[in-house]
Amino acid sequence: MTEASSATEASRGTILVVNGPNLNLLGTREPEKYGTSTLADVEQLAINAAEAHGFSVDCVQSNHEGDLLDAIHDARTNAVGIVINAGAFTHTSVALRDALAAVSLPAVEVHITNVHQREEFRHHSYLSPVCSAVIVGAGVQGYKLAIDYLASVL
Ligand code: CA2
Repeated sequence: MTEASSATEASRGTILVVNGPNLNLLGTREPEKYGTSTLADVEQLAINAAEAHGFSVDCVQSNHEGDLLDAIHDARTNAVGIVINAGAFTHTSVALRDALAAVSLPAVEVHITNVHQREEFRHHSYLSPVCSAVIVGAGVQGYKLAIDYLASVL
């Protein structure tokens, strides 16, 4: 690979991948629901998918809403798109919705499980109306699908 082509491949920018509360437990509990992949596996999946399209990835996981808000705010200057699994904050957080709306970047909401097959309180998302796309029930492959989608629109 020449230096010129390498520079071109690196030039598409950074995709922020945000994981919310309890997703640090992936692969350690409830495998029948969330599968056996760890958070590190999911982040590597996202990195590989993004690299295949010439993007880099910043991964953030936090159990604290404020940390997630800060990461989304930072994306204004550091990222070109967002993949977000906000976990349970999906169903509660007007603040995360406002942050996503404020940054005006294409964002994809991902849920590992099909939230519509689960409890009623998981059927509503505060985030979906401000996201370009929503992927539910595809397991951790949903993160790859989200990045493929972002790569197609960016
Ligand atoms: O399906 C999803 O990805 C969810 O965002 C997962 C959240 C849940 O609150 C949403 O309704 C749907 C829960 C994440 C908990 O992750 C765990 C992973 C392994 C073991 C225990 C929890």
